[in-house]
Amino acid sequence: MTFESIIYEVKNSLAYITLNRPKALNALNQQLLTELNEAIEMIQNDDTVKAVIVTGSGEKAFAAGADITELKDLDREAAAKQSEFGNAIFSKLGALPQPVIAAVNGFALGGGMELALACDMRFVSTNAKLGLPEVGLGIMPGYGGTQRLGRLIGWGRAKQLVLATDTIDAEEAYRLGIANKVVVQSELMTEVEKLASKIISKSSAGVQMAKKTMEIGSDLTLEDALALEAKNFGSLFASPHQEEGMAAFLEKRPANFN
Ligand code: CO8
Repeated sequence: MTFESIIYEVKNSLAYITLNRPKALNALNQQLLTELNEAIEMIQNDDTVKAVIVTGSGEKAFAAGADITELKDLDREAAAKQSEFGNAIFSKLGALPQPVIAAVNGFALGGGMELALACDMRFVSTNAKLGLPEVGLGIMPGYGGTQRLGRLIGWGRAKQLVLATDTIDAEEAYRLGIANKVVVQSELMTEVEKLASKIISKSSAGVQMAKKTMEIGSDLTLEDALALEAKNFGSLFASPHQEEGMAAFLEKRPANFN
């Protein structure tokens, strides 16, 4: 598959999706979103991929938002459809069984921040700026920003970012719990790869079930979520990974889940 607006690579069990429109600060246009969707579907069908890294090409931006040149003439119906289209892709990314890490290497604004929010974890470079400027453009966030941010950091702070369109730096993103870690840009990919490698050295069955349980459970009542946890916990037992993980502990050796 040849892509033009993203770069897709698989190396050492890691899939890399690099948004690749650096001249437009990796703004998310229709072609880029379509290619992103195709890459996600390739990952869904590739069980050699153990974790996914999403980043932007160039040193300036992760993504500076949806492509405003494409948005400006949409009518109401087309805009709602576009929001549904993007939301479906971002949700599919977040729902991948593998962990998905955003390496936020610069501006993550509007749809760019919303894409980072759809990932499981975010490492952010010191030069990054994050924000949801949409209400300043006479619209509102439409790729998940009105929903995922409040669930992540609480509604008061999310409302401030959305309604006042505060742009925040990496340290503030860390303080608010949006960024898992702040790293200088030259070290960003190495640090993200270290995290991914650590995760993929664990039991993939455990990692994927824990991710799925957190993902689904966060939208349930606590009671239903705990019932789901018990069911999914049970499903990991009497399995090769559980047997190896526990045997390795008792035999005082590292587990080998391959
Ligand atoms: N869309 C299209 N082009 C863009 C975008 C964008 N979002 N962002 C940057 N570009 C382009 C610029 O137009 C410019 O192109 P050119 O060189 O041809 O003039 C090039 O990228 C470089 O940008 P700048 O010259 O502006 O670079 P600066 O360093 O001066 O500024 C900024 C960097 C501050 C990031 C600035 O580019 C900016 O403010 N960009 C727009 C940020 C923004 O408002 N993003 C939100 C967009 S709306 C959105 O994301 C909605 C998501 C929900 C959609 C729901 C479905 C309908």
